[in-house]
Amino acid sequence: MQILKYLTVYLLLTFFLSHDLPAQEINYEESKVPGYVLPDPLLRLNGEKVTDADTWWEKRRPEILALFEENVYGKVPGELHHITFREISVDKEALNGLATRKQVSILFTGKEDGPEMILLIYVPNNPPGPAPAFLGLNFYGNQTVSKDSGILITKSWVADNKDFGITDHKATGASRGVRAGRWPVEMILKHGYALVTACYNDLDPDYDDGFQNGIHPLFYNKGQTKPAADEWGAIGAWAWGLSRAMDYLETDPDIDPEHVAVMGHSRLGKTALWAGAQDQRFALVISNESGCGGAALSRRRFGETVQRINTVFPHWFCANFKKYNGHEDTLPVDQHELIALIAPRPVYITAAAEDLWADPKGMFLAARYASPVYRLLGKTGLPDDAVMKTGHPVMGTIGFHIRAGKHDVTQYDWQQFLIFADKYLKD
Ligand code: GTR
Repeated sequence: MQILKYLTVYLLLTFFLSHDLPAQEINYEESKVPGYVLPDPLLRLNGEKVTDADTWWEKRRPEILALFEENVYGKVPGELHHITFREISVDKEALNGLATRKQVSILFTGKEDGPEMILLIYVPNNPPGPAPAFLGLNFYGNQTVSKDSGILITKSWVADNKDFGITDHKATGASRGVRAGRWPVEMILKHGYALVTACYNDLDPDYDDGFQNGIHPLFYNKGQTKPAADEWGAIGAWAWGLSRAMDYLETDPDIDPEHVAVMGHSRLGKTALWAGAQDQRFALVISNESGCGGAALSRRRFGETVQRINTVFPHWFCANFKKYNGHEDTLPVDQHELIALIAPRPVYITAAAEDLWADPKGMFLAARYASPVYRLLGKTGLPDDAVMKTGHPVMGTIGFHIRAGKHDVTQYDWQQFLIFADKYLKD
């Protein structure tokens, strides 16, 4: 008996010691979601209720935005004054004449040998004229979105991936088109939309190096070696890059800059929301399975938690966000307010039935609790009678779907994005 007791203690100890986060249990049971009270997006910090649009725009919205900057994603510490755009190539007969393919470098210091982000742009040849566009970052380089051999292979650091032939963090021709399933380029073009993409690692390679590479050091003051606790992490830098892509798109006569949708999947879905919240030039926002730190309510602690995300990805958020590890109830914001910052612009949020890690219900509820702000601004938000049902998209000004299957971007997802975009981006 005694032996059994010791053995149990020993086994429990070795289990906990071999796991990074012994104290953090991941919950997948609705009945174990703790009780919580969400901050009211229409209640000012001084306790006053917001009842008109002007007060929202002038007082409450700036307040929420500042809270997200200070506590979650971090502030952008300044501006770069020498950014230039350089056209690298144009092919008017790309994809068998379906599109014009352009590649444009955004030179962050204005120097050819300095840090850059390379945009891959497909514009439909038909109909002619400035096209509405989808803009989204990709994980492994522009060459992964299509087999089109004219696409430059990224020179940026990329995560190793045996299936994509990537070793030593260098992409090669073997990765051409490996993510074509996530980027149905021809379908998008045939619907009359341009597609613009860039590799997120051009902005900040996605690993924790204490912010020594990527764009962060370009903003350091003399003697500064890392962002301050309330300054941006990687998500902030990726979102900033989306805004710089938008700066370029405003100069491109083939693009209609008033009708650009920013989209992203997973960590890049978090990024798309944050970009859309800060930069009102994005006419529509799509967050695909963004989960914790994206569209999911942090206070539910269902699936991935604040503590877990800050531990496994310590470089994604600002250092201040770590204060809320295990203390979600003290967060001055929750993620429904991130969605509310996008109001009255349309936003589409997705989940997948097998992707419990990203808390589908937490995302649906965030969409619901953002809706009072949409209504204040004369829009529907998520329709009142909306229910979360697999395979039944809802498309108010806030749209939502949960589809069958796993964490991914599928043809089904894009079909819904196009229907949603047709509804709101095509006047
Ligand atoms: C996971 C992470 C999620 C999500 C995902 C992704 O490991 O826990 O928050 O961002 O990565 O980006 O693929």
